[in-house]
Amino acid sequence: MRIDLIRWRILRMGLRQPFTTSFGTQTDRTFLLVEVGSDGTVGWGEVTAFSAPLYNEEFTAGAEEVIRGFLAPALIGKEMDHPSRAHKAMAFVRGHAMAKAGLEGGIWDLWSRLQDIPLHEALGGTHRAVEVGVSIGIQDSPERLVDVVSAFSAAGYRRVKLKIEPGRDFRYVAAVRKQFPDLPIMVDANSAYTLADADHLRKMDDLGLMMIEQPLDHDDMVEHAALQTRLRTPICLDESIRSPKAARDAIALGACRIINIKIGRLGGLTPAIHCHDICQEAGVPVWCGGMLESGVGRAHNVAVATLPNFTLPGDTAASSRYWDEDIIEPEVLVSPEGTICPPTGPGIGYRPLLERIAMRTESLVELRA
Ligand code: OSB
Ligand code: MG
Repeated sequence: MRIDLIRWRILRMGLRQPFTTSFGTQTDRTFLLVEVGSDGTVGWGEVTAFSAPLYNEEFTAGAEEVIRGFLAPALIGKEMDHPSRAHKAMAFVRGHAMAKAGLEGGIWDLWSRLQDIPLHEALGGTHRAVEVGVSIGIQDSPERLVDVVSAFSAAGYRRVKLKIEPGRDFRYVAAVRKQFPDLPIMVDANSAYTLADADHLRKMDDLGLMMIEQPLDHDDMVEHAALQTRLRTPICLDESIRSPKAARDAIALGACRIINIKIGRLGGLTPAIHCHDICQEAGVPVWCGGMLESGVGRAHNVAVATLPNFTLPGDTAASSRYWDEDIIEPEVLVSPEGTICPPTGPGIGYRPLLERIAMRTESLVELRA
């Protein structure tokens, strides 16, 4: 296939509820949606960077600038026999993983549509149902958190992930554990602690958690390895795993026992699969993280989560957990058993709703070969 169209736009969508992590509160989502075309067929991708560089250094306006100036020109007019070519063609740009992943995702969708196969099949997926958990933002009180957990647990989610930060951690999680003795619970600190907090974090060992995600610095490995020797609870790395090689290093160092795979943070589906394979070989389970994606990014997450070593429930919650109206049809649904069935149609298998997308578009740029 020859890439003859690249179109990107900035969208803004209001979240149903504000989402609070240790690095801030989000009330809406501004992101880039990408279309990549060949001979009249179009594939869709999403750039998962937030509007501000708080999760990693990327942000929506910066990602757009990198796409406009460097990445789109490197792809337009190019012949590609396989989507992994796109990853290679963009490798000359250092970093900017999420900008690359949005374009590469569009190319994977396009390619699988042209092959007339579902994206999950193109990726080598094997699971016929994807297990789903839900990530719950920091709440104002332990009582409020228990209420929110009750609702999601009743809806079928297989595990809950509770965001924590110093001052809103042990007491909050303990309240949930007391109410739900058997519920799979994990916590995510988004780098809010230091190694000096090791004794404090060790109290979490009494709560029977599946894992603690990214307790220390966003770019750290060595201190996570030191912390893991002092915790029974498995550490899961998110922010620190920016490449397949980083996953290899983290495992070699003993910095984690579980890895969160995010397509955007890793720079695309090609490196995400590579990271999955490294973890599988090392016997390290993975699960699919989320970045409050619209339906387009969510569809990519569902597809990658069908790979065999995704053995833990991911953060790929239903569309309705985030949006009053998603921009795809059908929206992503979670069964009462807490699973998502990957769609059977070609490509991402969900139809982008052009009118809804147009209504929420703030700007649009198009490049043709
Ligand atoms: O650390 O996984 C994270 C949301 C924003 C930024 C970082 C993270 C998250 C989530 C939400 O946990 C995952 C989701 O539901 O999409
Ligand atoms: Mg995380």
